Amino acid sequence: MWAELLPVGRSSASGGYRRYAWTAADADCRAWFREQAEARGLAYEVDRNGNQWAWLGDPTAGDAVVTGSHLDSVPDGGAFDGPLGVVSSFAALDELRHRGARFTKPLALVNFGDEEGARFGLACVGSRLTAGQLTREQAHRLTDGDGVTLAQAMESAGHDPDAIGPDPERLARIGAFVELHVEQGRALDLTGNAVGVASAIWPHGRWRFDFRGEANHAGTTRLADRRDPMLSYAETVLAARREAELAGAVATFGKISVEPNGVNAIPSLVRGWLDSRAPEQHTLDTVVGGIEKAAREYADAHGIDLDVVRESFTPVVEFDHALRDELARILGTDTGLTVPVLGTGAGHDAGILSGSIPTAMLFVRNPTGVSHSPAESAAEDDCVAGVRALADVLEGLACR
Ligand code: HGY
Ligand code: MN
Ligand code: MN
Repeated sequence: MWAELLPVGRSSASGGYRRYAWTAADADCRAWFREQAEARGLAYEVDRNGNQWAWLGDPTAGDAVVTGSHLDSVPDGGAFDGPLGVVSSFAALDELRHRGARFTKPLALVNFGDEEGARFGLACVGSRLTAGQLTREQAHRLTDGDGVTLAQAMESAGHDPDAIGPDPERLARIGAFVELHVEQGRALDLTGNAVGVASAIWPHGRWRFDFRGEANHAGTTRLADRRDPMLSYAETVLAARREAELAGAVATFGKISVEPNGVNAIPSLVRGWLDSRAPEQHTLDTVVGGIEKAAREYADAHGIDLDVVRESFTPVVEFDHALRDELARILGTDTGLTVPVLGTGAGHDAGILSGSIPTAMLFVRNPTGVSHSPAESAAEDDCVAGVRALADVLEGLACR
């Protein structure tokens, strides 16, 4: 499976993946998912929101056990963030068939669309729509960097954008969703275990800061006469670091756009996107509030107009305790060891769906902790341990 998937959407320049929602690379990933489903005799379908499903057993029977993740990537993402969960789902099914497992519940494998939000700015669009956390109208208004709307992008990829919306009937058929994911830090590595179970996801969000000044000549405009938005943006980046450090949170300006973007022009607009996350809501509020306050002071000092827009927000997620404990029990019984239960600062479809159905996550060790980078890695033995753990969990949940 990896041999087929690894070349798809890979940049030869960076070695990273550029699999953005509703692009050609995404279509190739989706074709791969469909082939894998059909090769295993699973019933393949695409839901109203463009998420792909592969069913073993009757989808309408209820209490289904579902596993999967996403295949899209951040700009120059690694090979494992998302695909490890999807590949492991198919591999776990193969393993269960090899074991002769007898399923008493329907099992589904899923690829959620547009998890990273790399193209349209909002993460987990497929699962948010399904869970009713994003309306059709809001989704239709999402636009990529070239001015293409999500609706147009869906349509050109052959998906009906008017069909999107909440899917409570589908969610009502699911008894449990388990997402396997490469860990995106080193917490698991530090415990010495290959596989762990998720406890919680930090609250997190994305804010757009628009600093508007005045374009002018870089050579002839006296410093005193400038309204340069880059200065207040730069000071805000430093303030974000300070606020996060003080609070034990994280804050990142990882994306910026500059107009007119000329080397010899003072910018008229600097737009920076802040991603911030913290262990608790009140800490996140303090950090983002502090960054915004500092940004306003800097903007005022330089004669800059500032707009701050919250583009997305995901509250803290506590994974279903009963399901989490069940996973830890199943894996602990198998290995005779205590399975680590870890929190994470990364967002996932399992987090979005946790408001509607019982969800849980398995993490596979990441030896360097690096993720959202071409350098992301996972050892083959650990990936195999992840597949075994997922197979054990699915057997425990769907074959009893
Ligand atoms: O950004 C995130 O946390 C995620 O990987 N979508
Ligand atoms: Mn990611
Ligand atoms: Mn992911």
